[in-house]
Amino acid sequence: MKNICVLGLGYIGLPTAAMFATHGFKVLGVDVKESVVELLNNEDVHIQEPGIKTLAQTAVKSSNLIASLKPDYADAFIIAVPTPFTKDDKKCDLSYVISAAESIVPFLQPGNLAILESTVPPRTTEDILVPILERSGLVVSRGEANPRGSLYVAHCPERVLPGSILKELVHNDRVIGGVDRAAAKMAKDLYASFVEGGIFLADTTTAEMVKLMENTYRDVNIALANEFALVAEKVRINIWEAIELANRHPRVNILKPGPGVGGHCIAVDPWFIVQAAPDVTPLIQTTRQVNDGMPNYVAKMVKQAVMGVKRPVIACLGLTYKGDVDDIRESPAIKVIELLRAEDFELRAYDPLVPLKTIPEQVSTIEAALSGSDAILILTDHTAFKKLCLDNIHCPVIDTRDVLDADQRLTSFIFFGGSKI
Ligand code: SAJ
Repeated sequence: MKNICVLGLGYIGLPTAAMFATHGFKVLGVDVKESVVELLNNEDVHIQEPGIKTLAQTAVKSSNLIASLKPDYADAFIIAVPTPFTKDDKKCDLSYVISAAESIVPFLQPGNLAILESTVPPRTTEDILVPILERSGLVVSRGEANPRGSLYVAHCPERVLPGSILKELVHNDRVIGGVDRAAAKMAKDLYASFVEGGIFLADTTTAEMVKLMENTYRDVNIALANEFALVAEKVRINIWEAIELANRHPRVNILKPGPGVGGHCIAVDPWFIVQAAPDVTPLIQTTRQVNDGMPNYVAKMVKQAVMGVKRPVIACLGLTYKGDVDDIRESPAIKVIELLRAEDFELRAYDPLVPLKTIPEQVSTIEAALSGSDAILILTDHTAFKKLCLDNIHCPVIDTRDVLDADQRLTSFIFFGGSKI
């Protein structure tokens, strides 16, 4: 395999394309957005992620990575497009996967490998992707069950953590589900060009479920931590201290409570399991409710903290869905701010990683946010906020992310979890 066509140049497709291109492959990166294509061909990138700009520049400079609006013939095709969910009925929107798959049909040739990296509900590869690709006239290889097959199809879900994508792309283990063993092995050989973690083979539906199970596992465990935080308020303890102490147990690792679960993965993927089996997933559905309820809880805390103050000024620190990324998709911080917007408050939002005017309440410096505030609300655990000095702050501080260190916790007035000192 020499030529790879990567469909989708987002947080997964772009790093993957650049990685292959810097490991000896000729890569055509395809995106429907003209600005993304133009930027990349000019050696620039549209996403913020440590190391991605340098890697993409190296790839483009070497001429091994070219961006385009249209796919072309290749040995392998990798589909890495978004799979959002429909807000009303919480079902996976496969339209980007379908149109990416349809776009490569005219270019498929015998011996080609097509890999789906996007996170999808179980059975999508078999029931949706394979029939589209077979419109090319080629038959998908199914080992001995179908010796005429000459198109190889696999699902290799991405598992990288935003903020550490390039590192995890190389070092994480990968799970590859093949429609048959030959497809899985071909995909393994391809990824082995840069993956240093283990590569494990399975069938496509198992690989789809593995990816969803990973993110659902995290969602459920965050919900448990969030529920503990709600209980902490009732029994008046400091939730952060209690979790630290519980985690001294050798087999306990409680995650961090917070203002909710954001991002385009963990807040979304559990619904893909629910979609496949709604009758037997009460735990997953409740988990989603618990985590989605957290912004409301935080907004309620803020209202309590400034009760009696006329048109209080609230400093809201952090807008992204988690620390040290620039991504505001499904961000609980934004949801909290939307809830507070309905009140008679003056909101001053500050996030060093989010361009100004993304939301109307943004100010350009932390000083502008903090000055004269009646409450400080920490919504994202950016490293920059860890240095926050509260010495001259005399208003309630609601630290929803445990950003403040233990000493400062003693001087901050309201703990997330509700207990007061
Ligand atoms: N969060 C908490 N408490 C915690 C941990 C996280 O409230 O203890 C919140 C975060 O603040 C954020 C959300 O959960 O709002 C999700 O953040 P995350 O860091 O847990 O995960 P993502 O969405 O950035 O990336 C996840 C990863 N999955 C797992 O760790 C199982 C990543 O490996 C996946 O590749 C990625 O989803 C994806 O693309 O699916």
